[in-house]
Amino acid sequence: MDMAQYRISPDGTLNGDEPSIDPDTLRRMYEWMVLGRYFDQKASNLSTLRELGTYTPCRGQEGAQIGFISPLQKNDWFVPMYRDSAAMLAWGYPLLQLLQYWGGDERGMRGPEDVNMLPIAVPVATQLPHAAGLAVAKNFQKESSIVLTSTGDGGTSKGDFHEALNFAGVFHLPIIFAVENNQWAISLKRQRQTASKTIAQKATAYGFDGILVDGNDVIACYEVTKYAVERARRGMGPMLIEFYTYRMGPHTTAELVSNKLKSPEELSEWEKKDPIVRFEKYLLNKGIIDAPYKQSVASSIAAKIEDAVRAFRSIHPPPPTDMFQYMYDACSGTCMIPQPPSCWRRCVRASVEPPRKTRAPASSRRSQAAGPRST
Ligand SMILES: Cc1ncc(C[n+]2csc(CCOP(=O)(O)OP(=O)(O)O)c2C)c(N)n1
Ligand SMILES: [Mg+2]
Repeated sequence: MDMAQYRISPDGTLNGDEPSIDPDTLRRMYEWMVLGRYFDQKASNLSTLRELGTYTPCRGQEGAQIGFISPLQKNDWFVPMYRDSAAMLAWGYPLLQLLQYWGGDERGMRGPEDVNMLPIAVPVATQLPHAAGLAVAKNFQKESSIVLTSTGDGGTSKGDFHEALNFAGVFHLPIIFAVENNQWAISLKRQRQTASKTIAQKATAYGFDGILVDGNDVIACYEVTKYAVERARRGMGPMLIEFYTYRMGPHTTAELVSNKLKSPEELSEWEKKDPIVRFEKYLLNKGIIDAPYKQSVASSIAAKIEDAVRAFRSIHPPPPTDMFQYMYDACSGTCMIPQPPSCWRRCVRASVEPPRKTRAPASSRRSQAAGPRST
């Protein structure tokens, strides 16, 4: 467990037997990694131009993300962290909606019905107990689907991490905890995050297994996750996988100092382990892809992203009243105001206005309380 397992060396040569992954799947995984990388660059640029708000780049983590998302089946559930653009897109989340979300338009997180994904939870690690809850539901429903949830190395210091893993262990849940250990939590180095030798070993305390895998080696990530997925599907309980990877970009586009804390040596060391370059070398060596294919993937993905950006720019902003639409599932029926929009206006005013110092005469209080009905 001390050494991260890997399959492809940084020079693209394979360690061990050929993977039992068919060439079409390998090409699809490559395309998803490139899609993640291109989207990341575009979203970062749009954020700099203030067309998007803050964005959390995933450059460098595409091997881990495509490795853990690819073995899932359509009826499984993905509960992501905020830095999972590559995984979300591969999972089928629409480009346009991801742009909307990072553009501050909450409609972006109301995903398609047939994409089993919970919305992004920005409060660190809070998605983990949600995911454990979802896995309880899967157990109750006696479904064969499983849940995969992700967090960062920093997230493992949260109480939510402990609660979710403890719960998953006790109830033997069909869940996989994918920890994207990218060596930093904003400005805090992994060494200061925990005194544990590995993050994977933390699983032992909760009564299940943890695996440490080279997160920049997409084939190793795929194989390890597939193993965990199949076990969970057979009712063999949870697993923790530590993906040992690196955040090549800044923590967010709202600040650029986080990367200034990294030494040039550290950056260039990890640059050499770029998961896309590494996978590409392997695929080229094996003749699974060639230069024209690479070119056509790049241009078709770039065109797809440009189409999504055009659609994003032409979308009408949501009406300001929208923020109240999803506040309550339905009217409780206990208030006296019959119809929106007067309904929400009154409710909101009642909840935000400070109490008045002077009391109005009784006759006027009666007419206010009755609201529109009195008119
Ligand atoms: C509960 C909570 N506390 C603090 C923050 C601020 N914050 C955002 S990201 C982050 C670091 C998370 O690091 P890690 O889990 O390693 O994920 P990474 O960003 O490196 O992918 C912090 C402290 C937050 N979003 N939520
Ligand atoms: Mg981190």
